[in-house]
Amino acid sequence: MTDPLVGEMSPAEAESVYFNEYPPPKALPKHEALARAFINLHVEENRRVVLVTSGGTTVPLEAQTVRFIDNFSAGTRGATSAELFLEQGYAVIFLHRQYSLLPYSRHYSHSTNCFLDFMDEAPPSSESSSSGSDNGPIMVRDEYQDQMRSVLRKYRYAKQNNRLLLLPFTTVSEYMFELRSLAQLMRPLGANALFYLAAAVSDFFIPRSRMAEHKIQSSELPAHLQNTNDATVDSDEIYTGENEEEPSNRKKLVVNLDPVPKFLHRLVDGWAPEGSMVVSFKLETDPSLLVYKARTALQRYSHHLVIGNLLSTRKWEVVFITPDAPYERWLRVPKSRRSKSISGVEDQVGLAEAKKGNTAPAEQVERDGVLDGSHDGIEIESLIIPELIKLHDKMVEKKGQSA
Ligand code: PAZ
Repeated sequence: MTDPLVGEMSPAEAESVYFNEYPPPKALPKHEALARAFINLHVEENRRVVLVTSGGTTVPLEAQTVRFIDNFSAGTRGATSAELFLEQGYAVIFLHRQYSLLPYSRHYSHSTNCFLDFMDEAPPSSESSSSGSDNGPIMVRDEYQDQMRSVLRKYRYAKQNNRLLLLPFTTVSEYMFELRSLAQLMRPLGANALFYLAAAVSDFFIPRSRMAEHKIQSSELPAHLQNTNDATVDSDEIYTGENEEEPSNRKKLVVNLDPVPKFLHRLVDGWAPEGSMVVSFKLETDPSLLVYKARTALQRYSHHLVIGNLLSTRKWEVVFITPDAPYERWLRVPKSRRSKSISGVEDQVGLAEAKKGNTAPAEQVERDGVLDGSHDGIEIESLIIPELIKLHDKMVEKKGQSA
């Protein structure tokens, strides 16, 4: 499909049209300064750096945004993967949707895993009692001590050794600006740079030129108050329901979205360091489309790996689509090892889909084998990251030989 915003332009021209439409995010200069210092430190120490993108972007409906279109992603994939990269010695730039899950704190911030449930009040000490206070110290409950200590130590290590940089975004245009800047700043890393693009980035947006400035009104205003900026609600969309009692001046909202230009091409061919590895994710809901779409993306953008996943089964199976053999490889958490913490709505969707048979073909598992995890309740990222690092190792090695 031809992109109405960019028509038949080259990817470089499309880039300049898109980025000229929007002012850069206010936080960009600050984020760039933090990223520059972080990257320089790790270039000096010859450490690999991975840019992990995580969470969903929003698409604002108004410039002074009251309403926006959002995305389901909680940031689990990104936050979990970031922890595993850190464990493998990578430094991590974590470009994430503001308030989505973060590495380490994710273990205690989900609504089903509220940190308060891990705490208790210890009895007051003899000193505090003798001073008349009945306040004892707040403690982690005995049964959670080991798990929390382990998470805390890893978190402290990452922080104290400057291994983790957290940078938030909210809208799709903020994400694009941040991604472009970070990729360009990462150039001195060369083959030591890895891009792990797990964020769920909107495919559609409202161009700035067509966006209402103020809150979109749901009913007709008197003529003298009508907003000339109200570009998205047409006057012929006045609501007239069958129901006589329905107020006749209510409007339908017809939202007209343009496709977001595909910048993966520019990332691979222009922004990212020479020799770096680029991994993108492809999410689908229809199992029959997943492999086709993932392969098409790999061919179109000529990067190194597309990781395909289905909404309903993403917590326990993914497919690696590569330009070289084996071309298609499924990684699965065996049924008996699936995490019990997979909960709530996602779990219900997953179960329903699995019952309908909407998972990847079973014969695929026989053919490719199932990668084994360590113990009960393993997260699929603990299968993804080691496999990915093997591929990155190969690329770095190859680059070293050709240098
Ligand atoms: O954040 P989460 O763990 O709930 O979901 C992860 C995911 C499905 C967003 C990610 O694995 C993914 O597929 N990201 C790319 C989505 C896309 O096709 O744009």
